[in-house]
Amino acid sequence: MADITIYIGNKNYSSWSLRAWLMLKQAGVAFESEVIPLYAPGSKEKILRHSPSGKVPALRHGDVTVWDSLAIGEYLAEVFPKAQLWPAAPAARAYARSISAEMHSGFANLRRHLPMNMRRVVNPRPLTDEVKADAARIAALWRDCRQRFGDGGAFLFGGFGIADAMYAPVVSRLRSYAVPIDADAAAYCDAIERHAPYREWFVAAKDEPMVLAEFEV
Ligand SMILES: N[C@@H](CCC(=O)N[C@@H](CS)C(=O)NCC(=O)O)C(=O)O
Repeated sequence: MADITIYIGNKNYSSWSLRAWLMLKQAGVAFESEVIPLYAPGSKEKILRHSPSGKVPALRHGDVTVWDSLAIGEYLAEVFPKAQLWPAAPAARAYARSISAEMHSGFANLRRHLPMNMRRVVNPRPLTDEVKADAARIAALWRDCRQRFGDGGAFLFGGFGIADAMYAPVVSRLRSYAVPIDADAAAYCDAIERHAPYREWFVAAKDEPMVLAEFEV
C-alpha cells in the first residue's frame, strides 16, 4: 500500500480535487487515490473519515493529513522540493502564489455560472458581465505570466506547477462552455489539454457514471 493517499470527489465535477491530484502527479511519487462520490447519501460521513473540513480533496501521507487544495500544494512543495512545484526565483514564486491565492479565493461568478463538467458536450452558455470580467482577468494574468516567466516551457512559469494546477479547471470550463478567448489564452489551454496527467483525469471523468443534476447547466 502506498504511503500517500488522496481522497477526491467525482472526477467529472470536482475541480478542487483535480487541482490537488495534478499537484500530486507533478510531485512524481507513488500514491493511491480514492473517489468519494459527492452529494450522495452518506457522502459527508465518508469524507469526514478522511477530511476534518468535510470537503475533498484531502491528502494522507503517513500520519499527516492535509486538506484543502492549496495547503496540499504547499505541503507537497515542502516535502518533495525536487518537483519544483513553485518557481525557484522569489519574484516568480511570489507571483505564482498570488495568482494561486486569487484563484482559490476568487472568480466566484465564473465558478458558479460555469461549473466544471468534463463530460459536457461542448455547448456555449450565455455569459453575464461578471463572468466575462472573470474570464478577462484570467486571460490577462495568464498572458502576463507567460510573457514574464514562461520562457522555459509551455506553462505559466515554464514547467508545470501549482499555479497551473490551480487554473486547470478553468481551462476545462472555458472549453466546455465554448467561452471566446484570445489566441494566447487558447495556446495555454492547448498546453494544459496536452499535459498527460490532465488527459488521464479527463478520460476517467468521461467514463464516470454519477450524474449531479445541479452541475448540468
Ligand atoms: N477550499 C477547498 C474547497 C473544497 C471543496 O469545496 N470541495 C468540494 C468538492 S469540489 C466538496 O468537498 N464538496 C462536498 C461537500 O461540501 O459535501 C479546497 O481548496 O480544497
